[in-house]
Amino acid sequence: MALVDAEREELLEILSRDRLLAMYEQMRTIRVFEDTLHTLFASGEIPGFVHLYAGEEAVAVGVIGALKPDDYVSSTHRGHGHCLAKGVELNSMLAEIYGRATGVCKGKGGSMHIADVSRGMLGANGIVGAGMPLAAGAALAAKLRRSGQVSVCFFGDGGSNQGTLHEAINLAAIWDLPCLFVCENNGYAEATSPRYSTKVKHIADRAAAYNIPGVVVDGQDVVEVYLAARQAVERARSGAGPTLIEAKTYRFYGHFEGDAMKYRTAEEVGQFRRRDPLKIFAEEIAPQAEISSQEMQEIDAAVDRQMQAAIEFARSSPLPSPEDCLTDVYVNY
Ligand SMILES: Cc1ncc(C[n+]2csc(CCOP(=O)(O)OP(=O)(O)O)c2C)c(N)n1
Repeated sequence: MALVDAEREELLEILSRDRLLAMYEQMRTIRVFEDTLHTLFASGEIPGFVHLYAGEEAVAVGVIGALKPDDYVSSTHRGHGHCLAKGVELNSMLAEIYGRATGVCKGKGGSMHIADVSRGMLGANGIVGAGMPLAAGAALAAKLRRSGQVSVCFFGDGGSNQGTLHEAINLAAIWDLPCLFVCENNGYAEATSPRYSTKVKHIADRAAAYNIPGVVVDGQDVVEVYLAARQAVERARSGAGPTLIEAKTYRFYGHFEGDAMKYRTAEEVGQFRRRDPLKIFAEEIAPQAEISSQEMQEIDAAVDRQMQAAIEFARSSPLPSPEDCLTDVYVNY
């Protein structure tokens, strides 16, 4: 890890203890959210399809930690972590996944379609490759408005082979849009390894084709992700254009809940569980910032309490009424 060798003072100059603790809290919230959904889905309580993000927390938290609240994010089918890191409220997110009227999209979107434009979350997205043009469009609008906002899209190694990425990244490059393209390479697109689907060694190598920076980071280390994102955000805000960041990461659960996972071994999952972003924070980052295990345990307990309250909120919330089925379906321009 790049920062192991750095002096504690240097780390704290860039990220205060409070910022680091907030990052830990966000990663822990995402983990507890995903682990809880894993259990609730198995018990039959959650409708629809669920794709869990556990294991990839440092990417969402590191990248979104480098943004301002009014910057934009577009997400994927594996979007819970991005939404939570962007500030979508916990209770209304869980209620959305339960399909309840109190959900952030009134229960009509579910896990794969959580959007909260008031917080710059342009939406999770069930269509692989659909989020990149959305982010490029938001970046173009920000540039034309001269608002200083930056836009980020997250996508997987599978999504990086969609034509939409290449169209979006090409336009963002020629127009110097304030955009970050963040590939979360978690080793598989459903069951397919990029070794089979992608000729380049690193997906970030493709940046060369657009004459923009391409950066590979350890996606399990929240500080390393944050530092790369911070640099890319500064470049974007200065008008110098987009960056392609590839975060090497791993998902702890299957592609979707219920996946038999025949394409990978328990040893492989175990090996990556040892590179858990929360463990790396506790063992490597916290000591450098003199964050104690007691401080982290207090955060853990608070997150557990918030999660229990969110479950109670979602369970006790009403379903949308039948009359609501046809509201919010069409938009007039
Ligand atoms: C346009 C489109 N093609 C195929 C699918 C089916 N599908 C859903 S997720 C997925 C794999 C995506 O892999 P990746 O982009 O690497 O993201 P990850 O699941 O690894 O986070 C596929 C093929 C889809 N939803 N949309």
